[in-house]
Amino acid sequence: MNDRMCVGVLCHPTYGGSGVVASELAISMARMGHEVHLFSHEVPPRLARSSGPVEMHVARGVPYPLFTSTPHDLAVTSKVLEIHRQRGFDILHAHYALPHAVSAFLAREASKSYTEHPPPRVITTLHGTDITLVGNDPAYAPLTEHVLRASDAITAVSHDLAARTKEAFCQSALSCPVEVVPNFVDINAFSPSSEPRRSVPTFVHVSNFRSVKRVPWLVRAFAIAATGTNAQLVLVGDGPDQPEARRVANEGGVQEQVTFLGERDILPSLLAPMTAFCLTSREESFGLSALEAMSCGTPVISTDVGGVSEVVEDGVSGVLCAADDLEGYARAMRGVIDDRERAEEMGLAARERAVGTFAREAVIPRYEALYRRVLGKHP
Ligand code: GMT
Repeated sequence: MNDRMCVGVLCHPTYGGSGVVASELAISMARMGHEVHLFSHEVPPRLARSSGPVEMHVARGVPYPLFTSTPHDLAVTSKVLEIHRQRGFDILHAHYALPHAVSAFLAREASKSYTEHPPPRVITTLHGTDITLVGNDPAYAPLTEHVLRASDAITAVSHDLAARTKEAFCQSALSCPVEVVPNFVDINAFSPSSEPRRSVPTFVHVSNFRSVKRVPWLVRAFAIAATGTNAQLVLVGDGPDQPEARRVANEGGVQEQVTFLGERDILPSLLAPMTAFCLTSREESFGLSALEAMSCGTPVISTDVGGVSEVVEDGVSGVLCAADDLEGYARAMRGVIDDRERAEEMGLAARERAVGTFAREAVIPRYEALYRRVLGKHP
């Protein structure tokens, strides 16, 4: 076997989270000389911005009146099989268990009918709600469990998520080992600005405004913290809770201090001048957006849920608060408004943490070594 691997990456085309991790991994592996194909039903924005030599395959299902929704995952599976027959994948790497581990598993099974290439190995990377909210729902749990057991390797982005996966799906540790490979950040693209920070204390939040992110809760905390100050809150992204967040801003009388930017793709320049990044999720396996802020030298105020404490050290690179403590969260925000020097110190520590533990250069080789290991090659 030669050293160049042929890798197929399957992911959701999301602005954040798993779509970013999968795209950045694909770009890095391709730059290292591997043949990398990425499959999704749209081009993930992070890949669209890159000139890296990844072959993108957009596969969309065909709408048909009989279907209640268009089955993009069948089209993705079919495309993976088509390219496998031409190129021969060594590895299929599914990001987010559903539906991608199912697609990878199906493509691997189907490939056994053809003899041009041996069937690929399947690696599943778990990102969070694919276990905590979706994959463990009784509607999907038996299938999630099956594809996890059928994977040649499973990784999770934090120790917390690995533990929760074992709890939910693995009766014995041996039957289903879950390795932790943390998320990573491009510390050069996400770097502190040479410009001074905004003089007005400004908080920033970036998400898809799903209920798990609790953006209205954040606006409520901001309304308490910002009373009598000129502090600002900048909300980046869009999603189902956006109207409710606007309503809470009006109700709390802070509508002039809250800006809804919508979806943006210029995050480093947005994050670096901010006083603190806010995360208020009720579940968060890792918190990639928080890591990107830290890499820009911006400290994080977050609810202490899931794997966030594996990223943000409480009192050092940010502040962690109990998820049900609205007043406590507001106090943490007020602490930052009142003591900018302390916020600045936490920002320096945040950058140090990102560079020292989560730099892309340190994490990508762990995926490459895993690929080689499941192929029976030495790392
Ligand atoms: O699980 C989700 O809500 C979606 C997922 C994504 O695709 O954006 O986010 C998860 O994966 C990210 C990348 O690994 C993690 O940084 C997020 O913490 C995680 N979200 C949750 O656990 C809620």
